[in-house]
Amino acid sequence: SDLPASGRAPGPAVPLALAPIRSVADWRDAILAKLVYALGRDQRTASDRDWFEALALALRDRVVAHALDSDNLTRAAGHKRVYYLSLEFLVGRLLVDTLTNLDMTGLTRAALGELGADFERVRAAEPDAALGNGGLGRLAACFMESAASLAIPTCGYGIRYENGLFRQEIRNGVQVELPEDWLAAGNPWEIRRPERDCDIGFGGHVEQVGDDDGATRCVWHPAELVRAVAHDTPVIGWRARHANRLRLWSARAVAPLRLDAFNAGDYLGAVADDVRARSVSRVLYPSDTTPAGQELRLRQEYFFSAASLHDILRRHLAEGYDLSRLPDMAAIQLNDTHPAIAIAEMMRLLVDRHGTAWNEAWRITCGCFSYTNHTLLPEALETWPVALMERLLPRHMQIIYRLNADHLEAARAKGAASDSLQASLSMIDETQGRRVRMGTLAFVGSHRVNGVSALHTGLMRETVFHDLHVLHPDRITNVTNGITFRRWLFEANPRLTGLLVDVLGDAVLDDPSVLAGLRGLAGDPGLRARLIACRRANKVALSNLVGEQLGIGLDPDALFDVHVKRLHEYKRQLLNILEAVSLWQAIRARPAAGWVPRVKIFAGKAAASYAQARLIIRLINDVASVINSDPVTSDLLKVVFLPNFNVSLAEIIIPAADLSEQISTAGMEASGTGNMKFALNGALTIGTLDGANIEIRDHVRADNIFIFGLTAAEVAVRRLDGWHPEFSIVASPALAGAIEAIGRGTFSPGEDTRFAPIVDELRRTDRFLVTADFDSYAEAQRRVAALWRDRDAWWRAAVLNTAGMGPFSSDRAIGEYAEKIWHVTGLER
Ligand code: AZC
Repeated sequence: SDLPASGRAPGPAVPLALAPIRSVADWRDAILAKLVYALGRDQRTASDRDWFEALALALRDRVVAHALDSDNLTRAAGHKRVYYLSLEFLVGRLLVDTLTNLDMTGLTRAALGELGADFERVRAAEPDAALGNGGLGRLAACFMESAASLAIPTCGYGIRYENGLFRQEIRNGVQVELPEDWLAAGNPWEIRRPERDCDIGFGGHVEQVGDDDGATRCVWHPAELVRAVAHDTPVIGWRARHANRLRLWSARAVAPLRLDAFNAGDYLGAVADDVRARSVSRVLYPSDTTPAGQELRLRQEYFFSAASLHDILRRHLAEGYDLSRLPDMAAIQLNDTHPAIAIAEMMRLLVDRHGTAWNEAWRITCGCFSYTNHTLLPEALETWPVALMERLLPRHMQIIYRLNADHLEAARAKGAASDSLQASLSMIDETQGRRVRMGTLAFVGSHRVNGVSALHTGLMRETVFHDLHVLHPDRITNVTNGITFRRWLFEANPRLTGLLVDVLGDAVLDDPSVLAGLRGLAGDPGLRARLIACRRANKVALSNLVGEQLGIGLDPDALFDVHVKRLHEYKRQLLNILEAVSLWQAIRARPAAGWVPRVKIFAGKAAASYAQARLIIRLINDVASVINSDPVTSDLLKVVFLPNFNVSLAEIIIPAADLSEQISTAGMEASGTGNMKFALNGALTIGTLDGANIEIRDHVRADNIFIFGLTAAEVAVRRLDGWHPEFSIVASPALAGAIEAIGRGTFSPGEDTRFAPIVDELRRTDRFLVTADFDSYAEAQRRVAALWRDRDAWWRAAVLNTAGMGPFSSDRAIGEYAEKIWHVTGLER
């Protein structure tokens, strides 16, 4: 990026003297050179991992050349940049992504072949970068790829977690969390940028040094400094049009070793500061069930937000611009509230460090920032205890008080003067101890706030942000999520992609709207036969994986019914497994009734501290072991739980799915993006009218999706009108039978109370309305089976799903952000 420290503009860019790759031999030699000269390995003994590393290094040279070039152009054009601040980037593997976008896959297969290495094994040697939980993190990764593909100069900022999200194993049905060690063998994609390191303060005290238009100028003297260490990963766009970078910070002590202590024999004490500092970039979402865990999370959030803002301001000033022009040059997107503290940090930097007047600093701040909300779940809306903030970030707390006073005063002037309105609008929640509402800070400090699907954005206006919305009626806007088709179609499903190119032409690779052309072919028997062959091959591949990992044999001609995502009660994996139990009971009662053979596939991680979600994992696994060993049903029903769901596993599962489970309690899933990945690959959705399911239905048309259950509005009514789950259970013998079997210990022989917390929740409160939706869900599953029997109708619907998914490309989503929120365009060449 970035200018020399002198701030001088560089002369004309030096031509990047990389030999062009003209042949397989050129590329083979480039890879071999990395193996030998960068890694010091011998070709004859090199492992798959060695070849992966050599190949990645050779590719990185190419990508870095693009990134420098893109940067030079951006700077020379005085073009605005986007900064995407996110606690999560669920990148997955980068090898095939990079090869695809550089159009070097074929060449690489051939070159590796000449070197005696196997492409598929080399590709599998890359660890997944598991720097995220689920939807929010994968969205950030899709957005980085789309921004590069649209040539929008963008830098992603996040944390380089040494151990990422935990690795999940299932032992005796129970989730076990182990540290992820994706960096253990090094990371060939990243480039260390020591000249960008900076020190981030915590704690200490604030000294008042001056006064400026009512805002007190201060100097913060932190008690502790943690060094933010910069690592860049280049991100190349489709057809190598442009490259951006992802800058991830890791933490270490400013003085990593206390030599005096070491020499005195205190080896642990000598490195204690460093261990403490490094804990900041150790793991994603440390448990916040203890005060120490809570503090660590706030430290993580401030650490990466502050390092990123420091970097943004440094670049802006080094390029010779005045701070007043920051909103013209920098759009800063907050991916959820995790980086919301950046708003207070920006004010601190402008006012305390650069002497900007308070109101002008506020104009600059609001002009730069915008905020995406990803959930309305109350427990996920972040608040921090005031006492913790005062201790860890004393100057920021002062700034927040001042911002809050201004904000409440402005609200009063607009008529929002009542105590209850002022309390609801305040950045400080006084109802459960005093806590800072990060969502309110993010809302007030942003010029745009967006939801991630039409329904979710509407609910934001009506519920959590209602009062703020009345105050700022133009601020909330919708940008429905999207997914990058490069990864989720071209790379994950090359068979289908090849077919689409045959049928629709090359244009489908560049313009997702071309997919709509499939509609006219939905009844074409030739296309159908090829689609069926392609799905079957994908199902064989998944069956092989299940066979290897779990020793369970699957019939690739069965209906693959797939539910993969984070484990959460609102996502209702429990509804699905209850239906599986009831289906099993029905098959046992009438084995010869002409059942459609089904495989129920689950995968997903539960937060380590989320007991009920962990118990649901156990239930799924225990149900699986009983059902899978039942000789009566074994040709008709199988249940599979694949451990350690991550991006790479998703790339294998999704193209093999016939049915996509998107069955959240309506009103609770903000958007979903898995729903889009499945439908794009031609799976039919069974789902509630929630999140982006509604827009998917509109685009694939209601006949080609199985909608069931209460709507968001009906859910809201149910919660008020005194409905009790017993009403639903009594009315549904199938549901009652399934719950009873679980309660009786059918799936936990010798321990019939194992699932008591689940059974009790279902019978007593059922906060996620599993029982209320059960019959409607089971009925929708019968419609699924009926359609599956009608092969023509099923595959027609499958074609119409893929045909309708053009609008769900993340290129469309990023285009909307660029236009409506960031006010930026793609870079012209
Ligand atoms: C998820 C939402 O649950 C999901 O519906 C949405 O598609 C995704 O974000 C991307 O917008 N949220 C999260 O992953 N995490 C949090 C804290 O909301």
